[in-house]
Amino acid sequence: MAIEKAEVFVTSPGRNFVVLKITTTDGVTGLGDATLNGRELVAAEYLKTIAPSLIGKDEDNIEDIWQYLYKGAYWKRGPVTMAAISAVDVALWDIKGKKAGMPVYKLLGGASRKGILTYAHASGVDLPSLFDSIDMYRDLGFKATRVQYALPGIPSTYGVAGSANAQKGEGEKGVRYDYEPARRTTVPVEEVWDARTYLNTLPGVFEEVRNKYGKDLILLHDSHHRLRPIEAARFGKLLEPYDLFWMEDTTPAEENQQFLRIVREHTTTPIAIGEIINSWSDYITLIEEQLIDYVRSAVTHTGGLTHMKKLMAFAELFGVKSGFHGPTDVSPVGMAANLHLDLAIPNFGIQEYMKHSDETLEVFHTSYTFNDGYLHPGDKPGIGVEFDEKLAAKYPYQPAPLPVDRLLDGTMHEW
Ligand code: GCO
Ligand code: MG
Repeated sequence: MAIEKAEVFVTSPGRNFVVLKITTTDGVTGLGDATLNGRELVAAEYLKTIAPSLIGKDEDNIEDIWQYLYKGAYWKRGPVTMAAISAVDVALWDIKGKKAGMPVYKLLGGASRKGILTYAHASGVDLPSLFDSIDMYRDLGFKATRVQYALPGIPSTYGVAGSANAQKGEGEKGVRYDYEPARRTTVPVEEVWDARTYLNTLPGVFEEVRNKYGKDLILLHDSHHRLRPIEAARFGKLLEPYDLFWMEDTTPAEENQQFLRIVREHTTTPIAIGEIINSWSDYITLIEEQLIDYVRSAVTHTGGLTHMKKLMAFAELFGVKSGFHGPTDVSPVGMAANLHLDLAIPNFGIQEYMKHSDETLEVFHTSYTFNDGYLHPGDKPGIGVEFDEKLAAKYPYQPAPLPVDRLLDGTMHEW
């Protein structure tokens, strides 16, 4: 049998998604995700460019097709290429699972655990609203939550629902998807960042959270690439008494991985990084030198299951675990792919989970489940997600760029 069709869809049920659907000559279909937040049309065009070369290839030869797309591109790596390769790869695993009558995690080696420990996104503009947010997720069963807090005097802070500009919403079964950084404008919104205010505020917030909730609640935090290496080192030291599961993206290590040596030398707060890194080559120094504890990549942005399985096997040798990126800008297809890999790999750490909106979940029918803090990909053959093309067509693409960031004096900074 062979690949007969490779169709690309861009749809915007609540937010933009790029979907690839591959159909074989015997009518089996598979889905992949190439959503690149704020750059969706570029990823879709890439897929349209490579689609003709897929036609006629044997859908069973996933590794060869992966190598064909990776080595054959000549222009290796980068987020657009790796997201497009991921969409093809996941669609082929979906097809293989359907043909074998097995969920993809069984093809990846089978379940290594009963469920996938998951963290939610709590945030607050002040302590009462932060505690409400944490309480809500604990009531829903979450055992782990990241904590983001509005900076005093700064109009809008990354990751904080209810701070200026953040979109809000109410998800299915009460799980709120209340922070969405991409805004439906044509020009990016500008935000402000101040490291001094941040370093003066966050440690006190974690102290309050630990005092209120005790030692059991698993806490995480995302600095979103904003600290200089020495600031990140200090931040990690300041957080040590509050026993974080990780601090994420403290410093832009995709710019210079030596930054993390400085952070590592000074603190035992665990380090997670990688949501904007997209190949195992980009992880060599980080993993070999044990500069990180958790790989933050998503299957969607990192070349698919074929590539991520190898990356995680490499990480396993160095005691590095997974903490895959799972925001709402990874589609339900990409989220399901994360979950199949989470369940199968030995060095699973934790999985981020921001539930998609009702609108999104009417277009993508998922079979993964959330129960008492743990996700499971489900046992349907393949990836376990269906895509309603007719309904998707009712939600045309809408530009929605990510914000940009400036320091108080107007200097451009990492967002
Ligand atoms: C996270 C991420 C997101 C990103 C978003 C960008 O940890 O979930 O940092 O919030 O900002 O995925 O597209
Ligand atoms: Mg992040």
